[in-house]
Amino acid sequence: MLKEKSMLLIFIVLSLSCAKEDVRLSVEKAWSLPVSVDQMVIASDASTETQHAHGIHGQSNGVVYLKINNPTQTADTLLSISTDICDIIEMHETKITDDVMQMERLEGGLPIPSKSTVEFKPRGLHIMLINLSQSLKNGEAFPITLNFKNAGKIEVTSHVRTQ
Ligand SMILES: [Cu+2]
Repeated sequence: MLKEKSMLLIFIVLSLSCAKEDVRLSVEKAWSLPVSVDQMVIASDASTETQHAHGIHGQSNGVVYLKINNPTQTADTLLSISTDICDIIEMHETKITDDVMQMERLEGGLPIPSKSTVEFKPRGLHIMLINLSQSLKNGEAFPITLNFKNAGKIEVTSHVRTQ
């Protein structure tokens, strides 16, 4: 009887600790690419500051793609992103209008609904690195920090993949 009870207790503890792991917001598969200015068309409502940076330092920009999993019951918001390797970091969305690819800056944070996956990927949402202080070389990696309203700060490593 005692043995059965302790087995049951172990089972409960194990399942609780597993459940706890599963219901946390996570960021995965971060990777980066350098981009040149001719690959970028900025929407007319983008800030002057951004256009300025793109125009002058066209060869030193990059993008980060990643995946955000929110298996929790609570909606979250990605408020901001930071990194040491560039001057300006922004969330952009690519939109194709009349066969022209344009990028729009996202303002006011990105909603991450509960029980959802939000993916930053080519031709969609991306993180724009403007005016890089170092060039992005294949095989290298650097840290970026995502700041969520509920989940707080999550640091991930972005791997540069040019091939
Ligand atoms: Cu962009």
